[in-house]
Amino acid sequence: MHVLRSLTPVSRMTIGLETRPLADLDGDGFVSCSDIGLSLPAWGSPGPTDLNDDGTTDGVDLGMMLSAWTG
Ligand SMILES: [Ca+2]
Ligand SMILES: [Ca+2]
Repeated sequence: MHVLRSLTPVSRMTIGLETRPLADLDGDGFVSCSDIGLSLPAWGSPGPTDLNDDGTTDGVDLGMMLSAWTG
């Protein structure tokens, strides 16, 4: 049985005509373990995993990801 999830992330960004959670790094529509798996190798580095755009991927970005968590 398909379970309808509530998608109310804290922050969103627009990519083309599609709007998705900023923390949805792999673009699958959910903020989940796979997105954290993408951010951990980039720890301490800038890039798309730097969600608050402060030049590094760190605990602040992880907190933003957890705040937007959909599972
Ligand atoms: Ca995702
Ligand atoms: Ca950051």
